[in-house]
Amino acid sequence: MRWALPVSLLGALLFGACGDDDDGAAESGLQFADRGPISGDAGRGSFSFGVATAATQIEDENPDTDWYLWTAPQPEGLGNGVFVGDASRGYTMAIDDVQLISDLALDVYRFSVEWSRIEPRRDEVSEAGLAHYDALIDALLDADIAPMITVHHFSSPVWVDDPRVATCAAPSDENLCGWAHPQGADEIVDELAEHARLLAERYGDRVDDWATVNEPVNYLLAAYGVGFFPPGRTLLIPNFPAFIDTVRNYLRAHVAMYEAIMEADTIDADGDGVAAHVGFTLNTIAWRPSRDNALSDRPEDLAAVDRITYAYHHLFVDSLVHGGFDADLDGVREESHPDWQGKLDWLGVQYYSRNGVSSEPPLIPVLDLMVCFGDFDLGSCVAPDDPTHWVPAMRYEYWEPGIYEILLDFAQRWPDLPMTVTESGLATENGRRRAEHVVRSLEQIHRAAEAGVDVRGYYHWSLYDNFEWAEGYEPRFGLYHVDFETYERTATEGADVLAEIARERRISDEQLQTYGGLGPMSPEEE
Ligand code: IFM
Repeated sequence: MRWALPVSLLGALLFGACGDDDDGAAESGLQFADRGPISGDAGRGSFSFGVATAATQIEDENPDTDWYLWTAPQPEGLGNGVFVGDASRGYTMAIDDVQLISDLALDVYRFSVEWSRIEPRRDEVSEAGLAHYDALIDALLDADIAPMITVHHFSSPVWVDDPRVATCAAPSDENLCGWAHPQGADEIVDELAEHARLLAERYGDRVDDWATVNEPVNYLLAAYGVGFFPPGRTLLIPNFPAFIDTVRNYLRAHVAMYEAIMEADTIDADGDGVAAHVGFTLNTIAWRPSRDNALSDRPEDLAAVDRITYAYHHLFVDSLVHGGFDADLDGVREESHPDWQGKLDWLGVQYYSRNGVSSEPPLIPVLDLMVCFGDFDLGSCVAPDDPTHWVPAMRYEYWEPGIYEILLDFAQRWPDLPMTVTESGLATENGRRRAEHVVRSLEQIHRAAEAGVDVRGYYHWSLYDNFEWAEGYEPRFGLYHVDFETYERTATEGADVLAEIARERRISDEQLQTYGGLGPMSPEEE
């Protein structure tokens, strides 16, 4: 690692394990740096604490999203999964909820703007929708919380790809036929870029941090690969080339949004000298070779890990760093896209689990492997019977060192790319377990920073319990518990501990002893 020694020293200075306070008395615990810009040299060595949500998962009163139609009971909707309904009432309670973030002493709030609220019908812009997010942004700034906007987080207006239409022949204003349709996708790329431009024009005087898309691989797999998310397309196995088209089209959309935001957001809201920092957020997993629900050392399983790491972690970012696309996933970018190159100021890293991979039985085309994904597990999960780290509501394993390992891998592969952990969370009903998750994740991120990785923040997922997509309301990710009868929000032990850490910019020795380390976590039920 060419940067390892000097940057390690810088990291140790900014993220020391101990130091002296103003009186010269020795301080203990793990120190975090002050907040700063998410990209650019000025932000190097800074660290921001934040929290993240997404519009569909928290907002009430929105029948115009594909998710509402997808989950609403028949005959009005399609009746898939649990009805999103009023989610956590995060639309009508948005301004009051800012106090919750303020009570956590956080620097940043990452939220998404619901596209269908701004453009419920194609080219029909809702002033009421725009004004809602104006008010939210103003309230955040009044509380000294920097807003970060995610433009596209798993949900679209129905007119982008109507889930009621199984085969969409030709795009129209009512139905653009989705990301796999050759002409429709071109129009969606343009529409999404126009939407991003509108947001940047409207909010750019107060917002500098932009994430174009959230977890592209997960989104496309769920919505276009296996059909768990609207519009419910299942291309992965029968038509892999068409699935890869959706990946290429989504990359094009990122680039078009990047350019639109850069052009439209010309005001430096926070005085760091940069008007817009544009990135996207990537889902990551600590992949492990695994067979018969145990770790495996077979070479063919190790090779399967390499293949999935490339497709899942590296493909999307490599395409933007190098300006090319590897459509057949053979490691060679046979398509040249020079206009994509460098269209990434920062990378959001999102980590939740360690998952198993084996070469058999091969299920996923081209990659030729099997992964452990909850109900799709055919014996390749790593530790399903280990209750100390198993997350029952999500059917995966939380493994603390994973985030450290991934940050180091990315820093070596993309040494000039600043990173922020834009999501980290645990589905648990146990507040102590959440506090353990917070402290242990931060310990690993701190370790990476000390090793010289340019990692600039930690945003917990999520502010309060919300709608977990196809999993409904059972998994609870909230720092605040939500009573779904009254919508009352109540701080968990996780919220208390994160607030103390963010306020002090330090994990104390006592917190390390109580919550930290690598051992068994508190049982899910106490
Ligand atoms: O709830 C999701 C979020 O929308 C995207 N990242 C993972 C979270 C937890 O599963």
